[in-house]
Amino acid sequence: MPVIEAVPDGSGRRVAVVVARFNELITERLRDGAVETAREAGVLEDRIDVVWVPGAFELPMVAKHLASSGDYDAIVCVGAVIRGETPHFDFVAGEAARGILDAALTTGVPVTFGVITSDNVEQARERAGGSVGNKGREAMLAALEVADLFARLPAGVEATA
Ligand code: INI
Repeated sequence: MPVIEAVPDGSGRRVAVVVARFNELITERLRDGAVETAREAGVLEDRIDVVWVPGAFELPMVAKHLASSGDYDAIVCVGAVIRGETPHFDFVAGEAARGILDAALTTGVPVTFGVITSDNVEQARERAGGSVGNKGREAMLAALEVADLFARLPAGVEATA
């Protein structure tokens, strides 16, 4: 029985980290987690691009633009949507999630979700390098693993539009 399992190998790969500026004290930690993880996985320094956007709502449109360029093997989106700060939490968080998946499905490039959705700032800090890990790191590991998986699998038609 063939079992195909990939590893988060960054050698020879180019990645982008798209970072939402909203809640910047949190999101810069997510960026750091993503960038450090890319370095550890073997991505060369000049092949890690960091792109800032205003808020989580803008992550999908910029991620899709980058993915469509054909220049990147993997894209990581990081942001922090905090329920206490906005009555439209569900719209921002939900559309960010839906749009990020859409960017991946329509381009065939792994685009992963490093967006914290939390009830308060304390919970967000815990997920940005605190006691519950770093969502930026997790999202980079996932992106690199799927990039490696696509390289191992038979050629497919990942993009749907
Ligand atoms: N953007 C975030 O990334 N996090 C938030 O918690 C947030 N809140 O609270 O509203 C937020 N809003 C801005 C939004 O992402 C867009 O930038 C804005 O609506 C313009 O499109």
